Amino acid sequence: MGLSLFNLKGKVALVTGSTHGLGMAMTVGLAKAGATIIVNGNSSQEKIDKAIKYYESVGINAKGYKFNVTDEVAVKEAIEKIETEIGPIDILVNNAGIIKRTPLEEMEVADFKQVIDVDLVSPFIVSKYVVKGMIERKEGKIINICSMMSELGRNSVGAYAAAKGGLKRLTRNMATEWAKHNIQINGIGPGYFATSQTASIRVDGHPFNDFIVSRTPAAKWGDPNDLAGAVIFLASEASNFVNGHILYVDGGILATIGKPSNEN
Ligand code: GCO
Repeated sequence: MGLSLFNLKGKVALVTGSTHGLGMAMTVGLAKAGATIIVNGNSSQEKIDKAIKYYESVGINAKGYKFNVTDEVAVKEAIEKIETEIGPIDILVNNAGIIKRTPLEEMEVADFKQVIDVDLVSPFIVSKYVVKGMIERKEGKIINICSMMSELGRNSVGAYAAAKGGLKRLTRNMATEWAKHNIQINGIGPGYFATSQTASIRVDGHPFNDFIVSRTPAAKWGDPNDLAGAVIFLASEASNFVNGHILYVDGGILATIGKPSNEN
């Protein structure tokens, strides 16, 4: 009991898109709680190797697998390979995602579809191939990385919001279908975090930078390490009766309408 509820020793965790950003921070958290780590990325083998080196530098022995999460055949092969070479996947974090910031009326249909494909269809594809083993073993944890945009809208992120809203609903449907197999499927909804994805809107003097700080009750951008507790909780025994929940880690954004900057 107590802290041992959060112990992930002996568990194998696959985090998609874990070569950088929030995926990397959550992966470090899972490793520190004892999990064996599988890193995934698709841009280049070099980027995966660089990530593995980073993990090594913080004392984590991770294995990297390059595959495209939107390609069903590649996913199927990669999951088989991982489970043969490393062992059954106990924890899946569907984290890989992209964003394209374009006003909807100007957005190319192909770009809209690509965002839906990576951010919504791929969690379905990867889960489909990982859950089979979980159902057989009658145990597993799936964590879908949602967003503030699972709940809110914002200019220029329509495709991303459509995908992340869909991912919230997909999470609940996965729970509806798979909870009976003792699999817990939940989501994490990060607020605004300092990562490469937000780099272009986080620069000094960008109106969005001030806006986020004033819109967030905690009055700051999140530190990616702040996600470790949430992911460890949802990956561990501590959450064994938590299902279909989205845990927002947002410094309070969803709790408030915010305030004009001149209000006391
Ligand atoms: C944006 C941001 C967001 C964040 C995050 C919020 O342009 O509004 O990039 O989409 O990345 O997902 O939770």
